[in-house]
Amino acid sequence: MRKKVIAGNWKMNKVRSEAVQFLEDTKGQVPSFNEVESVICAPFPYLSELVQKAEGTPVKIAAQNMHFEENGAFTGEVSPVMLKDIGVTYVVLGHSERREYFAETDETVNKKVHAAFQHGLVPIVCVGETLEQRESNQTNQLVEGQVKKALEGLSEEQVKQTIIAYEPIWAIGTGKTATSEQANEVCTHIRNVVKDVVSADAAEAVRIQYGGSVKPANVEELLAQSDIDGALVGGASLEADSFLKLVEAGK
Ligand code: G2H
Repeated sequence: MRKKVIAGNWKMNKVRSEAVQFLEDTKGQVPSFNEVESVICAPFPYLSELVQKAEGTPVKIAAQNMHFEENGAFTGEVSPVMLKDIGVTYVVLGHSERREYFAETDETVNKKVHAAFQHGLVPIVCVGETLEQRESNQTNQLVEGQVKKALEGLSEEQVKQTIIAYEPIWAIGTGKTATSEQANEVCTHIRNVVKDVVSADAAEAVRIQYGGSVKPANVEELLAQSDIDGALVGGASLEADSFLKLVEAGK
């Protein structure tokens, strides 16, 4: 039985006081880590403080991106060493917004996944198709390519620890959620790909989230699907009440 992972991806939202207040507002109400993994993916400037504030609570703190190198002349970048140093435990990699606006590629995502494991960070690897790709029946092929490249060179153990987030781009922030069946169909395909390229054990263990306009009203149905092991949630994770409903559904 795979434990569900509910991750709130705040993207480029909230000022410091709001970020801190969120943890205050959810304190004591998030289910235990044994029941569900609750993760907040916060902007870089607040990570250190949020890690400290979340200490002793079930909430884990994630970064939304990182560089693959440990250090060097990469102005404006943040390294895995820095994230580890401040106590961050998860990192979102290859989100479609990074692929679209910041030239993230399958190759850089793969380098970042390796760097995450090298430094003890759990990667949440995002994959997903555009509306055009879906309409021309390229979804499975496209997602398969992204998954294979992201996992290339990892050990079976590392693949088991990886979290894959299937986020159809046409459903992100648009209010258009994929139906639970559509979402599950692709998540099942992803699991089969992991089975083919890694092993049946890895496919059984790897957690696959769905992301794209997830909200309290649709989360239960999505999580009830056979191959959906959690959710990566943007807009609906910004309010404490809403986030609490989402993590409650993951129990
Ligand atoms: C997809 C998701 C979070 P939203 O990007 O990663 O955002 O829930 O707002 O569609």
